[in-house]
Amino acid sequence: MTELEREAAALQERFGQPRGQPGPVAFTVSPLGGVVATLTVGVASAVVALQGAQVLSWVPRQDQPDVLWCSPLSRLGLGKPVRGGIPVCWPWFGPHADAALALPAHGFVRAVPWAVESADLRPGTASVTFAVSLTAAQQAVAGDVRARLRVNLGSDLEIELITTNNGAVPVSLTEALHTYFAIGDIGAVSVAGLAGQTYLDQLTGLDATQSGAITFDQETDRIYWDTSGKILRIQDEALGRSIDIGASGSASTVIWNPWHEKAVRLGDMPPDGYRTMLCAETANVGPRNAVSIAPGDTHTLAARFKSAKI
Ligand code: TA6
Repeated sequence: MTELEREAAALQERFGQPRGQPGPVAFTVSPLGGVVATLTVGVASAVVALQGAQVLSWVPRQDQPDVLWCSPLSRLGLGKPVRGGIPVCWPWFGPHADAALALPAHGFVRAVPWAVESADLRPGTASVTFAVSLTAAQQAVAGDVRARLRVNLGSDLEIELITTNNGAVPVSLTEALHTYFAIGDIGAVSVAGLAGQTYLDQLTGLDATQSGAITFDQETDRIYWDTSGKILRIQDEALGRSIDIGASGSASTVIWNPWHEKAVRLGDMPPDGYRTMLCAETANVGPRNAVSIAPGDTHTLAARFKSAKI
């Protein structure tokens, strides 16, 4: 047995549902080169890598394509996040506020191993919870905080990013579930639900107001402020499906498509990969929507996805 196979077998023995044999919660070695948990409920399935507690796949019904986009150029175990699925940006979103620290974009935890904390089954739902702690050096930057990520698969998919402040002083953090959705074609998709919202255009540095649904004909990188309670709908005419995105504990929404030139620069995305993906991210982005957590308190950022034929 390889080291990864031993790790998967040990997790299957301890957390597999039912214990020790493939079932609604199974741990295996992914072809991408890392251990993953596969949740199966009826005709739905989801795959989550222990690396980054990154959801890599969600198929709500076997007659539907994967709702999540993953680059065919990505692999696990390379010390960087898979380009796709749902990377966990925590305990900050984007570049760190103090550039002098030369810290990685999108926080400390996207590409590190998370521990499996629990797995459980309820009628119609399979769940798995992962946890990650910071090193002392990382805590000196971000505070004495700990994150858990809970994946709940039922007829929908729900992701909860749970932060606990174990320190003696309040902490301020920013965060995102940086979800890459698979779409038929970027030229035949729209995102409704943010009309009238103010956003920061990251490409120009200017604020603007959204008029109607969002459509795409160039690189798009926008942070929509104060979006609590908004429900987004990705209308995918090419695939003939809609994806509804609900959230709680989230005050920001990020919409991103790299378009061709940036897709090439990224290096872990096919040059035409931008045509079949779209990021709609459930977030709390600073400074306007940063989250403050009192000592001993917990904050949960949650996203809930529902896919339907149109
Ligand atoms: O969420 C949008 C964004 O902040 C973009 O500016 C772009 O950098 C994207 O995230 C991807 O970041 P990554 O570090 O994964 O290449």
